[in-house]
Amino acid sequence: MGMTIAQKILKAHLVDGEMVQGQEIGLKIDQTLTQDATGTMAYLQFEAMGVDQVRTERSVAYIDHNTLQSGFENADDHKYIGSVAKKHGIYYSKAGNGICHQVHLERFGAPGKTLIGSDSHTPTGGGIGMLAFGAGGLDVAVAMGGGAYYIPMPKMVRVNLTGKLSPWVSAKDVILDVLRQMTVKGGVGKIVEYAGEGVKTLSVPERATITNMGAELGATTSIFPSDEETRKFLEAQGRGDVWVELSSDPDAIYDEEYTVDLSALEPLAAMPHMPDNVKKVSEIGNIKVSQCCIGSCTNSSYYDMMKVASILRGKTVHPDVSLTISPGSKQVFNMLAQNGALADIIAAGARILECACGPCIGMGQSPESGGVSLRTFNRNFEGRSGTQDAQIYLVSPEVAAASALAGVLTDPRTLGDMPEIKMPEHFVINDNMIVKPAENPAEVEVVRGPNIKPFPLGKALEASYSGKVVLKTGDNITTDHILPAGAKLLPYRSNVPYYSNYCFINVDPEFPARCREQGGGIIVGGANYGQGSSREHAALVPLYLGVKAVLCKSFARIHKANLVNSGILPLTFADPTDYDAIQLLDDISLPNVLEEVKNGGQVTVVCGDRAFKADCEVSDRQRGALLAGGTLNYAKKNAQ
Ligand code: MIC
Ligand code: SF4
Repeated sequence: MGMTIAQKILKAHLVDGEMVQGQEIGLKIDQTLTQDATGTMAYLQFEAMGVDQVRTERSVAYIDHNTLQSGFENADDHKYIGSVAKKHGIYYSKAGNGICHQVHLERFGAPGKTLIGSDSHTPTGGGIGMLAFGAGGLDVAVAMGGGAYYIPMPKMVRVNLTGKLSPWVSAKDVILDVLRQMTVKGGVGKIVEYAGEGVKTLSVPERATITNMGAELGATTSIFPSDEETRKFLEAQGRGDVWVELSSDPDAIYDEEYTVDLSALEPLAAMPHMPDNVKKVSEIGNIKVSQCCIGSCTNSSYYDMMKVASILRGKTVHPDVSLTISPGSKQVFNMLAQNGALADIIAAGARILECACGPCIGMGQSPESGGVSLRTFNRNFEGRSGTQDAQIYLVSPEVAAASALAGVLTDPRTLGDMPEIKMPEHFVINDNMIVKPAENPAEVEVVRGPNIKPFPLGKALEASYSGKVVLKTGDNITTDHILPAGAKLLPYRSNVPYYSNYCFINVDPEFPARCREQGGGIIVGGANYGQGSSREHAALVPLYLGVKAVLCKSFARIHKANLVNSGILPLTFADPTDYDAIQLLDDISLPNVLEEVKNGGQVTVVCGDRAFKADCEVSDRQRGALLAGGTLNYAKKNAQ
């Protein structure tokens, strides 16, 4: 039987289990990446494992999220990560060198290899035919130590691309259309592969925009074939030697198929407050905008920035609009400076920000109250921008730049002829912001500033549990709801006790106090609980607050894995209508939980005077972790 691209890479990296849909498989990981907001935790966990040098082919630590340094906290984290990297064989990309996914694509990624990163948009690497997964920090730490990365064997989805994009329509519109078709839950447990005649019409940066936002589908990952375009891109990066050709077999079997007719697409926008709330720009109409932000790991390539520069050339940003530009990497920034495009952007009146995540994660540039902000980013969750009532629309760079000039949401097709942007034959290569690991690791001292606090560890599961329902949420709760980021809170990623004061703060400000009062409890959620980021703080902080289980209709993949790693029980209603009868502060108990989890059966839940069943769908390995109170405890127990 023929194989899909993903199946071929999975097979070549399989170290545990069988490739049977739904069953857990263990994969050898070739490369890892971390960013600083999840990195400190990942490296603390790596240190706790006691491995001397990383056992991957390449591991890279990026500083790109927390670059404001409004106090000592971020700088402490950078220093810690830099020193750990140096000591343990990890490359270190300094603050200012760019966003992890953009830099990794440019300088390290390789087709056919596996990559896991402590960031949900790691699937950006799928743009060059890499099998790249977002994961919790602990999973990345394990992979750095040479351990396998475990996922349930995903279903295969094929997205057929036909035709060719019309002028002013771009890769962002492709993925927005896929989101419209599949929704933010549609990709859970699936790998999305792009195929068809349309593939060869898309450059690598365009493909990377599409695989990047596959994270918003909830997909395990997304991938493009590795073809001539991929080869050209890697050669232009001076890395042609890592190219291999990759395509699916003609008789490969997919579980689901979708089609996007590139020729029929129009400029699209995801309306507030979900990435799948997609409409045509022409239908939304010319609403007034006050801010346009261009950048993020989705749309900050040289190709995107050149398009923007050519739209802005000789024009002026509308007086009522603030336009920010964050080039994705130092390479992109440098090339814009060298070829004069940066001068066009500056002359038009844009605000140039650092090569970092910046406004995408609320690190500055929060819009004004009720403001409309068009962003080329990937998430428009309520409040993520730092302004609770701001209206965030996700759009292509073309739409953002055209709208910044007009002051209203603008369909760029009204601008006339589209400038033609050619991919460079050679990118400017200068890796002087990437620090290599030490030649004498023994001499490197790891620096731990006062912001770096130990992480909490779970406790072994007891025979029974009883407590209160400490929160009841609706569907599609994001990790931004569970633990907001942004300029005020991101500095405390290494300080779980402090961060815990902000858990669910925008959903129910009483939550942390309630947990302290009740000594923890159980969270009840709806469908797709924990979608969005990979931040394991969304599990570690509830663990710190005493949360023992999350009982919901369904989970997002990475968050579920993070809950298990922390020793929090991920339970789903066997009958989703049981959700309706539960109220906040109800007494809730799991009278026979130890036996039931141990035996792999359903878990009995008693809430008030009702008893019902919940599923605890985990692998045997995860079951071991839950019984031990988390993956680290489990690993220690097994090592004894
Ligand atoms: C995000 O886009 O939400 C982040 C910030 O990059 C997160 C990681 C984090 O919370 O540190 C992600 O996507 O995983
Ligand atoms: Fe950074 Fe935004 Fe990308 Fe997350 S989505 S890695 S915050 S640019």
